[in-house]
Amino acid sequence: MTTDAKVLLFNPRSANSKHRIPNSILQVGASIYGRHEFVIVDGNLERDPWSVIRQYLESGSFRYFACTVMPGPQLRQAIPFSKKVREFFPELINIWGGYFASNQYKVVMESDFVDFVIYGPGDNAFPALLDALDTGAPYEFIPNLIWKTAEGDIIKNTKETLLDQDALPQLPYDYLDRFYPLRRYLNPTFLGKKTLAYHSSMGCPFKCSFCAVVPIYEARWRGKSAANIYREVKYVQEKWGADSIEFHDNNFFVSEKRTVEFSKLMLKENMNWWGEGRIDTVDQYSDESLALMRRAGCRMIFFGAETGNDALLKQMDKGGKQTGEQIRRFAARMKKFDIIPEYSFVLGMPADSPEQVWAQIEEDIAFIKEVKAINPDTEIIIYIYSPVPTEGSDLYERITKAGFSFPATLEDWLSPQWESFDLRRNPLTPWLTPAMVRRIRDFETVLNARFPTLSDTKLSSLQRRIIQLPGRLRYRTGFFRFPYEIKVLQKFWLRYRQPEIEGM
Ligand code: B12
Repeated sequence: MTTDAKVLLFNPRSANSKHRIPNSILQVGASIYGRHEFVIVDGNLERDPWSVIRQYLESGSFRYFACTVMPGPQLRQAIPFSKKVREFFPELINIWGGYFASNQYKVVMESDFVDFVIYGPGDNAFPALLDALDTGAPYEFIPNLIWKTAEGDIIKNTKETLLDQDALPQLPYDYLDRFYPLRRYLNPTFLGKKTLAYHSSMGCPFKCSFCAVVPIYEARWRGKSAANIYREVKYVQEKWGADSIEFHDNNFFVSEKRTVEFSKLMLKENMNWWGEGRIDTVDQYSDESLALMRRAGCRMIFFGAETGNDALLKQMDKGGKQTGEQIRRFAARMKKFDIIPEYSFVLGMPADSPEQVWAQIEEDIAFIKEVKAINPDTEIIIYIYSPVPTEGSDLYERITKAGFSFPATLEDWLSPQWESFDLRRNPLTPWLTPAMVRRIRDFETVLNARFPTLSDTKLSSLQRRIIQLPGRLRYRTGFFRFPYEIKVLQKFWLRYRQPEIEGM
């Protein structure tokens, strides 16, 4: 059935630098392609997205405004634009999906300008909702749907089991290309000149208590087959010249068999690629698999190292297998295979007393320095812990007791403090004092100067050497305070790229 009740799919502006393919909107578009007419507006590629949206909606042929929303900067367009749609086009139905909408659905639904939230995958739920609304059929039982009763009660329907990812419709790259030339999404990274962002699986089989994926997927994971990934990647390579891939999966490396199959297919392609995985999972890979992956173009893998403290790792529910010792050993193992481990750490976790929080921050800094000594190629990403609603976990109980709560209204999320909370830069967590946050940030500044990230392709080797000078001394002595000379160099001369802000 094709209807002409048009849908406007909107991807709000997210990062202020490189543009990546809006996979969320692309996959949601795939789910209704050929069934419902739709247009795409990408806030990353429009100077004034609202005027584009308004023009479309003024045509009078639209019935749905559908917006993907992840936390942070996307809210800056998602909230005011959805509000304006309600104000100027009250007959339209507003539908939100994506990580923010799924995790913070209560404030979203309590606002009076979002009518429905799809939580988790929208591949079945979105077309089913549109079909129901178009025909006046009941929508009250559609899995993954959140809706409001006439009395204003918010109802969260059951969760659908994860779908066979190979059975999903193909991504409509050609259709997206009609709105925004696809080449604009293939940009230089350290992997290549035209990097494709690709997402090959849903969920993650683990239950880390700090992770935003857990409340939605509850330890479930399903991936596309290696052959299917290869086919889609090849299509973009042949048609638009993609020469490298960033895998945006939460956990690309869950299955060694799939990774090996994919690597074999990639051997002749001469494409670099990067993905996210777990240390304990990839550490179980055989030497042959790791060597094959490297030959097939795997240059770097992002790992959540989190901390070197075993008790804390346990509290974070890292699956109970990852240990500080393993993190160190694995950094050395990756060096042998010439695959760069990109380790992310979460600093500033809650503890029983301010002294303990301080002690943990210092322990983490010392641990990071140790890892760098073992394998200096290790890329370090530092986040400050920002809670996510993992209700029921010990960690969530602990932070609630410590006085933490999320904003009470949707618009409160727009305040600058909450935005930096989302960016995991400056959390509003009561157990962290400004001095602690400063210590972490100052260390990060010095670390980035001492070891400038490889992912900043704009830095020349001379620039690298110059920024390393002040970094070297401070790094060795542990004197991180007031690193103004580094900041001035980074800001005005180098325009340094910080993966923790611009990355995922
Ligand atoms: C790509 C990405 C980005 C890109 C966005 C690119 C773009 N085109 O806009 C960039 C790099 C900019 C980015 C930034 C950030 N990101 Co980000 N990002 C991702 C990532 C890796 C992939 C998203 C994606 O494309 N998924 C693929 C699609 C197919 O899956 P999906 O989005 O879940 O979509 C499905 C459903 O959710 C649903 N759906 C989604 N949208 C919609 C809309 C409608 C209308 C409907 C019906 C359904 C629906 O249907 C889809 C198909 O089933 C995710 C992690 C992940 N693997 O998903 C993190 C993730 C979403 N990001 C996250 C965060 C926190 C950020 C940042 C805010 C912070 C940071 N430092 O990383 C920054 C903001 C920085 C900035 N300056 O803007 C978190 C969110 C955590 C949370 N608390 O909810 C995630 C989950 C990573 C993580 N594990 O922590 N990110």
